[in-house]
Amino acid sequence: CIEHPMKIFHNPLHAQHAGRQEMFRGRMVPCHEVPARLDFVLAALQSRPLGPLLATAIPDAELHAAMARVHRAPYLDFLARAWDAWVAMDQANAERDALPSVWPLPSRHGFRTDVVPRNFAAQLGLYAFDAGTPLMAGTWAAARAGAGCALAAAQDVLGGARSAFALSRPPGHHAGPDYFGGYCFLNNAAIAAQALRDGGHPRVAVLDVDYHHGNGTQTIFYARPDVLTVSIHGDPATEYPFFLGHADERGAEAGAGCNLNLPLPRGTGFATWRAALDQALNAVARFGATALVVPMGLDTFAGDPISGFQLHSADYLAVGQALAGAGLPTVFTFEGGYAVAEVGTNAVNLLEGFAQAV
Ligand code: OKP
Ligand code: ZN
Repeated sequence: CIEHPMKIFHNPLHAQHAGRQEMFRGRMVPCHEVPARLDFVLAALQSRPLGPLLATAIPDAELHAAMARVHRAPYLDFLARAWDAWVAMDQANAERDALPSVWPLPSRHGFRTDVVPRNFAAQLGLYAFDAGTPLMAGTWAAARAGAGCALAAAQDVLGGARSAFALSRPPGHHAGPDYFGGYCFLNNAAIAAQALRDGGHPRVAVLDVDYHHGNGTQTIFYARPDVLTVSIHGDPATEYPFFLGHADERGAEAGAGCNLNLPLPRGTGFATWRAALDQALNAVARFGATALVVPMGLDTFAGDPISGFQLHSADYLAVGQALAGAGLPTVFTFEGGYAVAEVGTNAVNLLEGFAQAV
């Protein structure tokens, strides 16, 4: 039985984002980040309810303001007009998802990123960091509604709830201040963390348990002393997103010491992973966080088709239980997990482990 019901803010528009193919090693392959993922979580919640399932009703202006706290205005404008601009390039594009194929490599070669090119294909490359994140007609609507779920979950926790779950896709933790990639467009976890700060929490921690490093979240808060970002993930030396997530990235300027990366080798099993979680939770406690955001990826599962850790379904109960041990008001967002048929069980195991332990 569940002592403290957890409100679940779900995104009724999520299926409007349904990419067909992503570029992988020189060919187009079917997308892993599919609408069915969320349907399996809803199905698992139906047999094991954790709390009421709610749609959100956040006014547009309020939602936009919350997104603009972590994303740059030109990027949000780009996302809002992207689909129309893509189709305007060539009417035949209406039949294809938008993907970039040219990039400015901003930190190298002296390429200019301060001038937004008029060519929309170039704009895609300016704002995306991979060719695996298709954008389509419904992407903006789905991603915005998802950000609304994260904001609503943060507001629920600000109102005194022990925890809340933003059940939405597309995921968010790879999206940075002004870029998309890794199936992510808006950083739901960062939006929730910032909303918790703005709602009065002096110190917020983000503990990312997805298989992949939360590069977007890390970057958004990298120079911030008021938000601790911690991520347990596959070592970027071999694992996506490759270019961030190393152990020596500790934060910058006023945020020095406020980022902790715990990379683990491909093949890592639960005992080692669980020890890293203890390290992460110790850092959260030392930081003195008053609220917690957990970007909840279930792609640490042994059966995940694109990841390399070896967690089993029952392990997620223990993960949830350990997270509850932090004793903090907690917002969960839904990130990765591509063993589609098992992602519902694994997600609800984690949340149930949390809810039963609080
Ligand atoms: C998003 B999230 C597999 C290539 C991997 C990107 C992975 C994005 C993961 N064919 N491409 O962190 O779960
Ligand atoms: Zn992932």
